Amino acid sequence: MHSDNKLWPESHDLTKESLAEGVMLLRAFCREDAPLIYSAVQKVDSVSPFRQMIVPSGHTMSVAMTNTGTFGWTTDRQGYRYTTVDPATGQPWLQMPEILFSLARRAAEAAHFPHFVPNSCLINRYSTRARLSLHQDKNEEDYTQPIVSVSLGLPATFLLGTLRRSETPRRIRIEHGDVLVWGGPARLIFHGVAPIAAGTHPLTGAFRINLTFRHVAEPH
Ligand code: MD3
Ligand code: FE
Repeated sequence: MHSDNKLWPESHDLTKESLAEGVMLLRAFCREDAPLIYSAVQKVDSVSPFRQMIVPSGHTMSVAMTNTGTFGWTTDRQGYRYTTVDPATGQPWLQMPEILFSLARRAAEAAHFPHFVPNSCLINRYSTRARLSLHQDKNEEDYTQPIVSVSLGLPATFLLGTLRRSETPRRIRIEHGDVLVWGGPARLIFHGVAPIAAGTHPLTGAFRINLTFRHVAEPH
C-alpha cells in the first residue's frame, strides 16, 4: 500500500476537464481498472516485447514500445508506418484485449465521441529520463476519429502544444489512471512528454506506461 502521503501524494478525484478545444482530460478515469489494464500490457509484452525503435535519423528512441490490435506503429531507418505484423517477431500483433478495447470506447464516449472503434494501440514504456520530443501524429490517415491516451505508473509532464511547432507548449501533470481524449481540432497539435523523474510506483515499479488508442485507416 502507498498510504504514506509523504512518499506518495494523494491522487486526483474523478473529474472531466477540457484543456483546449478537442482535448478532454478524464482524471482517474481508469484508476480502478489499472491492475487489469497492466496485466493486459504484460500479456502484449509477452507476445511482442517492448523494444527501443530506431527513428529515420538513426537515433534510438528513449521510450520502449510495443503494440496490440490489427495495426501497430513502428519506425526504423526507413521511416514511420503502421504494420499488421511485428517486424521483431514476424508475427501479427496480439489481438486487442477486450479490457483495453472497452476502456478506450468508454473514454471516447465520455468525451463525446460515441463511435470510436480503435484498431491500433501503441504502448509506450518510459523509464527514468525517457522522453518524447514535440511531434504530431500524422501516420493514421484518418483524423475524424479521436486518440485516447491512458497513463499508468509514474507521473509525467505532458507538453501540450498548438498547431505550430514554434509555440511554447503548456505543461500538464499526468498521473496514474488519467485518460486524455484528443479529437477534432486537437488531433494535429504538437505534443510530447518531458523527461520522466526517477521513482517507484506500486503497480508499475520504475516505469510510466502510456497506451494510445487509434483508428488507423485500412490500406487503400
Ligand atoms: C495529441 N504519446 O505515442 S499520449 C504518442 O504519453 C504520444 O506516451 C505520449 O504522443 C505519451 O504518439 C502522449 C497523448 C497523445 C497521443 C497522441 C496524440 C496526444 C495526442 C495525437 C494527437 C494529438
Ligand atoms: Fe504522439
